[in-house]
Amino acid sequence: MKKNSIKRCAAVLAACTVMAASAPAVSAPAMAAGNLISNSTFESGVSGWGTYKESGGKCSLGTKNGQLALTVSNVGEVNYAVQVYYDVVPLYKNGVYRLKYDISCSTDRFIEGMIQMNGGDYRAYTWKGLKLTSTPQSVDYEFTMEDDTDIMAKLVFNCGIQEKYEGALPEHTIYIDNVSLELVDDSKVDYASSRPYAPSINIDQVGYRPDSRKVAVFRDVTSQTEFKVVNAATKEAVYTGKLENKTDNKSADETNWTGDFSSVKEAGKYYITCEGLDNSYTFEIGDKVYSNLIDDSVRMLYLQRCGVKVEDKDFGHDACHTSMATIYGTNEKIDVSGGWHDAGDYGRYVVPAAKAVADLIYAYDTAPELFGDNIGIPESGNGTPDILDEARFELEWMMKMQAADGGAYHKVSCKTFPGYVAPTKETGELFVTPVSSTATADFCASMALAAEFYEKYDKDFAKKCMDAAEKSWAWLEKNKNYVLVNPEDIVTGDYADFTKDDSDERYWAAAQMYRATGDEKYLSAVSSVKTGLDWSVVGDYGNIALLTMKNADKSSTAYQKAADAVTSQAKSLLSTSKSSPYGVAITKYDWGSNMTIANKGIIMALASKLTGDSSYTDGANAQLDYLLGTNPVATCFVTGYGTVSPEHPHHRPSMAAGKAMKGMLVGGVDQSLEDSAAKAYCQDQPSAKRYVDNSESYSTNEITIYWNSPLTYLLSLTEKTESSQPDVTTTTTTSTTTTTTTTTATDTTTTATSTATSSETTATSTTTAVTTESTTTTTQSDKTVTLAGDANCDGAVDMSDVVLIMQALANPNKFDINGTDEHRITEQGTVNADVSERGNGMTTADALEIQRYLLNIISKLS
Ligand code: 9MR
Ligand code: ZN
Repeated sequence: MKKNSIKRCAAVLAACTVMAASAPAVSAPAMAAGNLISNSTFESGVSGWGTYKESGGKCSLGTKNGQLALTVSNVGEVNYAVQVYYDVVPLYKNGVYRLKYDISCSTDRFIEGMIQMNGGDYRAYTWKGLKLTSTPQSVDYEFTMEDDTDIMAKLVFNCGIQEKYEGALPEHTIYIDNVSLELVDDSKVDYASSRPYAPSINIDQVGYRPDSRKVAVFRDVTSQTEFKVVNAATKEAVYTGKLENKTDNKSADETNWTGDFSSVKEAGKYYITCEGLDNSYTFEIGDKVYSNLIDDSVRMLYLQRCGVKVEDKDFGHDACHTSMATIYGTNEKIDVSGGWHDAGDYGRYVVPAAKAVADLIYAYDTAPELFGDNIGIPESGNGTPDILDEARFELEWMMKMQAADGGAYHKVSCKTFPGYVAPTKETGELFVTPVSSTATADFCASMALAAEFYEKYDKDFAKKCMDAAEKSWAWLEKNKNYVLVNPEDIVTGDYADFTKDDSDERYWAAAQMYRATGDEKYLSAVSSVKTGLDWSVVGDYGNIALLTMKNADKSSTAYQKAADAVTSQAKSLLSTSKSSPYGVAITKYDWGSNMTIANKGIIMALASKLTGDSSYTDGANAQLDYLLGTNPVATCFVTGYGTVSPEHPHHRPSMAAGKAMKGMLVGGVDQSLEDSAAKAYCQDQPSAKRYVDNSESYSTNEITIYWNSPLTYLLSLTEKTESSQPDVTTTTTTSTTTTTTTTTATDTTTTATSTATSSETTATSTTTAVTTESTTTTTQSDKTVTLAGDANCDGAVDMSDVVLIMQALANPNKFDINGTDEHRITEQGTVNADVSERGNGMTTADALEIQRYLLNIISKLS
C-alpha cells in the first residue's frame, strides 16, 4: 500500500470513532510502527497479554526461550474455558489486515486463533482452526474487516476443550511467537471524522439551589475576561462576572478559569455566555431542582430488586434468581432470595449492601421531609416513607444471609458473570460464599441502625433487626479478622477488603450498637477512631452514628474523637476542592471515583453541620456540581438527568432493554484504564478525562447500589446545610448585547433575592415556544419528515446536520428555532433530526445516530 496512506490513517485514528456526544474527546491506540501488537516477541515477558479462565479451565502464562508459553492444566468444559489474548486492537471496516504468528504445542491438539469482538456476541472478525504439533507452524494471512469498525477488538486463542478433536487433555504447553497484525490497505476505509462535542463552559446541568455556591468552569478561553448569566426565557443577561483563577489544570490537560455567579438566586432557567465560546447548556435555579433526582435515585433501587416480580414499563421482570443457593464447598442449599442486584451484574453482596442501606437511612434521618411515600414502588402509600421501605427490602435479604452461628455469608452469585441479559435470563446455579468478618461487622452495624428507624413503623421488624445485630455482635466477639477472597472458581465481585483489616467495620458495628443500646461496653471493645465511607473502609459510618445520635454526650471522648476525625478530613478536602477549578476534592481517580466524590461531599456537609462553618457547605455542593456536570468530561453522571448523561451504562437490564434506566450514578473517571473500552478510548486522555460512555466500560460506566446511595445522602445533607452565599448581592452593573439594559444588582441591598429587574423576573415564568430542558428540545409539530437526519433541510444528510443539532441543543438562543443565527434550525429541521426514538424530540442521541449512519454502522435512519 501507499506510504502516505498509512500516515494519514495514523493521524485520523483519533478522530474516526463513533461516540455518544456525551463522551470525552476520543482517541484510539496509536499505530506502533505498523504492528498493532506492541509486545510481539516476548523478549521481556508477557506484558499486554492475559488469560481468561472459566468453566473449569486452568492455565498459567509465562515465557520460555523468548516465546509466550501458556501451560494448560485443565481444558475445562467449553472451548473458551482457557483463553490467552492480546487486548485492544483497532479494526476498521473495509481495512485489509495481515495477521502473522508462529505457534506450536507440546501435545498435538486443535485450538482456535481469532480476532473477536470484546463483548456483545463475541463474534469472530477473523478465525482459523489450528492443528498444533511440536513443530512451530507460521500462520500468515490477510483478511478484510467486514464488520463495522471496532477499535477495541481482541486477538484471542481459544485453548479450552475441543470435543470434536482431542476432548480432555493432560497438561500441555502452547508456544506463540512473532505475532504481528498490520493494516496493509486502508484505501477503502471511510475515515469520516466525528469529534464529540466538548463544551467550553461547564456547569451543573441539573441546576442549583437558590442559595448555593454557583461556579461555572471555562476552558478554551483566549482573551476573554468576563461572562454573562442569561435568562433563557427572556434572553437577557442578569449578571456579568469576571473570569477568575486562571489555572493550569494538569489532570485534565487544560487551562481553566472559573466564573462565580452565586449571587444569581432568582428561580428560573439560565445559560452562560462568554464572547467567542459556545454558550453553556441551560440549567435551572430553584428550590426543587433536585426533587425528581432524589426520588429517582431511590426508585432505581426498586428496579434492582431481585427474587420478586418488578413492575415497570421498561425494566419490569418476573421474579429472578429464586432457586436455592448452594453453600460453597458443601451440598447444603439455602434460600437467600431477595435483595437488590449489586450493580450492572446480578450478584448480591453483603458488604456493599450495608453501605447502601446506611446511606439511605442516614439520608432519611437528615431530612425526612424530602422522602415521601409516593415514588412509585409497591409499598408507596403504606404510611412508611418509601426510602425506608426500599432499605427494608435489602435488610430482609441480609437477614437471610446470616448463618446460624450469627456470622454473615459474604455474598451470593453464580460462579461467573452472565452475558448481557435481563435478570430472569441468568439461571445458573447460585453459590453462597463463606462468612467473613467484614460482612458480619457491616451486617451488625446495619441491623442495629435499622432497629432504631423501623421501631416507629413496625416494632416486630425492629426487634428482629436488633436480635440479628446482637447475634452477629456475639459472633464478632468470638471470631478474629477474616477477609474473604473469592474461591478460585468464583469470579464475580469479591469485595475483599482493600486493607485486609476489619477494624474499621468493627468500629462501625460498635458505634452503632452503642447508639442502639446506650451500653458503653460496645465502645470499649474497639480501640481507636476510624474513617472511610467506602465499601472497603467504613469507619466514618461509626463517626456518623456517634455524632448524629439523639442526646449524644458531646463531652465524651468518643464523640470528640469522631468530631475531630470528620472535621480534620473536611479541612483537607476543602483545601483540595479549592485548588481544583472543577472544585473536586480528590486528586486520584479510582474505579468508582464518583462514589468517592459523593463521600467527600458527605464529610464536608457533616463538618458544616458540626462546626457551623458554611464554607464546608460550598465544598459539599461543589462535589454535587461535579457529579451533575461541572467536570472535565462535561457529563451529568446520572442517567436521564442533565443535558448530556450516560446513555450506554454497563448495566445488564439497560443493555438488554436497549435504553438506560433513569437515575443511576455511573462510576465515572478511572485513571487506571481497567477495561478494554477504557484502554481503547481513553489511553491518550489525561487522568481526569478517562471516562467513556460505552457499555463495555465496566470500570468507568457501570452503576452500583452503593454509588447511588451516597448521592441520595449527599442530596439530603446539602439540603440541610447552611450556605455561605450571602443573601446580599455585590455590585455588578452591565449592559446586555440586546437593546434592554439590565442592571444585575445594586449596591449592597438588603433584599434577599432578585438580581434581575422586575420585568425580567416576570419574564422568567413565561414559557416560550421552545424550551431546552434536560436532553430534549421539545417542539410540538404536525410536520412530517422530509428526509430523516436532514436537520438543516439542505436535501442531504451529512456532518453539517450533526453539527447543527449539537449547536441547537447547546446554544438555543442562537441556533434553535427562535434563535438569532441565520443558519438556525427550523421546525422542519427538528422533525427531520428526531431519528433516535422518533417522537421524543431532538436530543444528543439523534446526533449520535446520524454519525453512526454516516460511518455506515447503521444502514438507514428512520
Ligand atoms: O466497586 C468496586 C471497585 O472498588 C473495585 O475496584 C472493583 C474491582 O474489584 O470492583 C468494584 O465492584 C464491582 C463488583 O466487584 C462487582 N459488581 C460491580 C461492581 C462495580 O464495578
Ligand atoms: Zn435477580
